[in-house]
Amino acid sequence: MNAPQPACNIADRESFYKKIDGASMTPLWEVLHGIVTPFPQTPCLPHVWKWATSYPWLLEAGGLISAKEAERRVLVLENPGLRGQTRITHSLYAGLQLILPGEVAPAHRHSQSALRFILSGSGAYTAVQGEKVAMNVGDFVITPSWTFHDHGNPSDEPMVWLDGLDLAIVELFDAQFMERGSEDSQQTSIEAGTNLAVFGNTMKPVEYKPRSRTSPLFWYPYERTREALETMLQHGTEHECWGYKLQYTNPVTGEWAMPTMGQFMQLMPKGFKGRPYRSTDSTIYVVVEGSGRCVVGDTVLRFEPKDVFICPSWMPYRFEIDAADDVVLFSYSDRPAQQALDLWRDQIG
Ligand code: GTQ
Repeated sequence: MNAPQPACNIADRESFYKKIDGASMTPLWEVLHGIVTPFPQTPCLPHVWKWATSYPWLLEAGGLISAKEAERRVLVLENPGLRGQTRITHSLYAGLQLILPGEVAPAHRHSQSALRFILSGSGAYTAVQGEKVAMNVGDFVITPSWTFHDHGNPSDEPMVWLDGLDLAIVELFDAQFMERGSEDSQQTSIEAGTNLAVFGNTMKPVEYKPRSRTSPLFWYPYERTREALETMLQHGTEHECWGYKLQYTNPVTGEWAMPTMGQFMQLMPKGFKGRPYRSTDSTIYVVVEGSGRCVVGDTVLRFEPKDVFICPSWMPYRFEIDAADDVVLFSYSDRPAQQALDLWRDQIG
């Protein structure tokens, strides 16, 4: 049986759309092919932010506003395809935070989870739930959701780190909460380094009961990560796309260190030429050591130490490492969130 075919009367359709629009309704067929697509259609663009440009601007911002007045003195890295949306990928945020000697970024807590990746300086600290961690270049530090944190710099040099937050994910679910601390700086009662001693040695306190999915270890010093990668380089098997790559874990569960954001550190030896790879998690890369090129689709991103660059969802990308030095890259993405929802895919070649 053939169903009757309505004639295509554009004027009738337009006036119908107008009528239902007044009651907050809209025809799916006008938008369907834009939202249910054969492949990811990300607005996120491949891009590199050069340290040589951003560091002088951070110092300039330091002369314009204090960390206390700003609450967080941060230059946001906004994806060129997502301007005005305070995000570096469709789901994640990145910013470069400056703390000058003697400054304090006051205590607060929020439902967004945050990571810090230290880029320059040493001796500044972050205090998470009463424990101070001194931060050094290459360290990865976690601020779990809804934990009080403040930052301070008692050293005599400026300190810069990258903040990574799951702001857009929390916003998608309308689950944002924030509260200021009663004091700018938390009283710290626990000796610095206790957290690493207790959770960073493949053991845990016998009475430990997890309170959240976030790793109870919140400081992953670069020294240990670098040593692990060096050992892999000497004795491991090189992957054709990413060389030697480790993912940070919650040591108690072996799962991701944070529920919404996953973090990685990889080493690619000098002269390495990787095969193309793509995945659905748009990834933020931070250059720790060495230099080279990341070719994303038709875009060539030249990178040097402390640069930040983006590989958007499902665009094939490959690495070409300079002949002089091995490259070490830190990266983070929303992979744990995608995997929890059975959405993550990847492909080699
Ligand atoms: O350190 O808590 O870059 O709340 C943006 C929002 C840092 C922080 C940012 C924040 C923080």
